[in-house]
Amino acid sequence: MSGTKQTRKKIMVMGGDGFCGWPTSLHLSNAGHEVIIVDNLSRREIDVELEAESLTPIQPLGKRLEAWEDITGKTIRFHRINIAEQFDALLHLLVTEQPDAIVHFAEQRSAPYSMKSAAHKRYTVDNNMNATHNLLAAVVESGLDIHLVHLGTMGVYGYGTAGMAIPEGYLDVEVTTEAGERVEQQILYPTNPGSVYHMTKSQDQLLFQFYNKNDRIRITDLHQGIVWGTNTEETKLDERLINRFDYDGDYGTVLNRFLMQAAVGYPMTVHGTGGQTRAFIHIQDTVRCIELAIAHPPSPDEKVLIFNQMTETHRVRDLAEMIAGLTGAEVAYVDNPRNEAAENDLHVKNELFLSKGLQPITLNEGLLTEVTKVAEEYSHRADMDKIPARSTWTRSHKPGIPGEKASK
Ligand code: NAD
Ligand code: USQ
Repeated sequence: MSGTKQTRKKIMVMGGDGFCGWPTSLHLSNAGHEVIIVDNLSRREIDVELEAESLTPIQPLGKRLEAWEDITGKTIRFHRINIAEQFDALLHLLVTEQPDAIVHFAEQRSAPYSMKSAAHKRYTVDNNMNATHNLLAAVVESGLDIHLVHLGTMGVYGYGTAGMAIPEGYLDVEVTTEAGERVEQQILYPTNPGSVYHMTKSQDQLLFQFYNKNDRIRITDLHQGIVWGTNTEETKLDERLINRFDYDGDYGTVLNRFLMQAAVGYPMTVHGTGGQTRAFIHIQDTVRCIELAIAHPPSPDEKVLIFNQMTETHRVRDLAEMIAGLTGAEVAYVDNPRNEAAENDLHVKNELFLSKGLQPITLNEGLLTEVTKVAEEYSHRADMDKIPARSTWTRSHKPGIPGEKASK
């Protein structure tokens, strides 16, 4: 929490120019930590590839950092390194700077982007697996005791529940030995990824398990739900600090997309029946959770600490109907471009963050209106052609375009 008393730490934020990384960097800097951003700006390059920009006018990173220093007198340094490819530069940086903690956001994070083509699948696997593995290998090579905090996803579990609340990372099971004895074990909750992107996050878990066991690296893996909202206390301080707002069919996530669509007068694109239930967290809580995770590292002999970083669950069509009720916007039930269950129930445990003092921000009219206002303010920057989700999971799936529903 903002008021948490803690010692000043040196924290490297990998992927600190992104949607979650930028407000996290500001929040940690504001809390008195020394923050160093590492990013290869690949997300900005993907904007160019997709010809789709953030709805909000994000500034070049240099301008963002200058503005932060102007306003607060605090300095955040930046190194442009591709952590999936430039191992030596990464290792040199760790050895020189000796950070106490690393927050790892630096992965390709869009499920639809990861499913666009064989090239996009391969890029996502190469980038995400190498980024995570390079970080782990570099921490070992540096010989330093660095706490690694990784942003994982709820999607590693899949979105079913087997009639139980999804536990925080581990599942207690009972197996029968050959002698017929019942033995209790704790295993990683079985993964069930729904896209190449989510699959890379499932693989990350194995890398963490191994390096934690072999090298005693202290690791916290945050299984985060869908982040919504755009501003945090720090990004609101000045327009030059404004955060990304992705609304396009690849990078826009569902709740922000619906709020943006309502604001610009585009029918809300509910995929299929909208029966998917997902976990959500507001961006302000994301940054608080990361601060809490850094303040409560596991001890060196502890296994990978896994937190479910989410505050509530919602069914997609309920969100659309609720926003329609608030704004009068139209709801369009479109083809589902994804290979996913039509309906699912989701119950998730999030007791670990609550026990560390998180006071969850849940969906409320005020915050929904705040996001809609941001979207209205920058609606002149919206390209309506970029709104529908056109990346299909298989050749037989259809894009989610209003008015073009192929299947009934
Ligand atoms: P983002 O794409 O906005 O930010 C990721 C940042 O990492 C970008 O600035 C990008 O340039 C950088 N990056 C990517 N590969 C890199 C590399 N090889 N070397 C250096 N920098 C690299 O994504 P985000 O929404 O901020 O998500 C951050 C993390 O949180 C991701 O790992 C994502 O899986 C996870 N997450 C996000 C959400 C969400 O709703 N946005 C939800 C759950 C989990
Ligand atoms: N959906 C719609 N209409 C839309 C967009 C999405 O109905 O216009 C549906 C999708 O079909 C899906 C659900 O909404 O069922 C969520 O889609 P999303 O794009 O909001 O979320 P997802 O692809 O799961 O990915 C996002 C982030 C990812 C993160 C994940 C957390 O991009 O980085 O890991 O949320 S979680 O969903 O909990 O796994």
